Amino acid sequence: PGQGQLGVATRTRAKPKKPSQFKVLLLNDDYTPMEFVVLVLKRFFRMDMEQATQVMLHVHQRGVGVCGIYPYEIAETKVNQVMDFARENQHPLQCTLEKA
Ligand code: TYC
Repeated sequence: PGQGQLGVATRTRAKPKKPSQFKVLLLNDDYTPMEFVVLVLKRFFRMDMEQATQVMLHVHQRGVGVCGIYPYEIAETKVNQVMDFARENQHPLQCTLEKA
């Protein structure tokens, strides 16, 4: 309520929000082997060989692609798992979050 208006309680009642969803994005680079990206998609995003290959090729051709959409904490965990796995294997693969 602005100046001179009567305050009504509606403003203080918390709106029941749906938990916001986040896209997990995979970024293309010139060095990570295609088979490694397919393995990442199978291992962390539970894709089968066909889905994983499609998403990998999409990222390879377009530069970026969506691996999945999850609540924040799960999306964040996926990003960390992918980044740790890529680093352990010395690949420059990048994975990030974006609000859906
Ligand atoms: N561009 C990589 C290559 O030609 C393959 C690749 C695909 C890398 C998807 C990253 O997110 C990626 N070996």
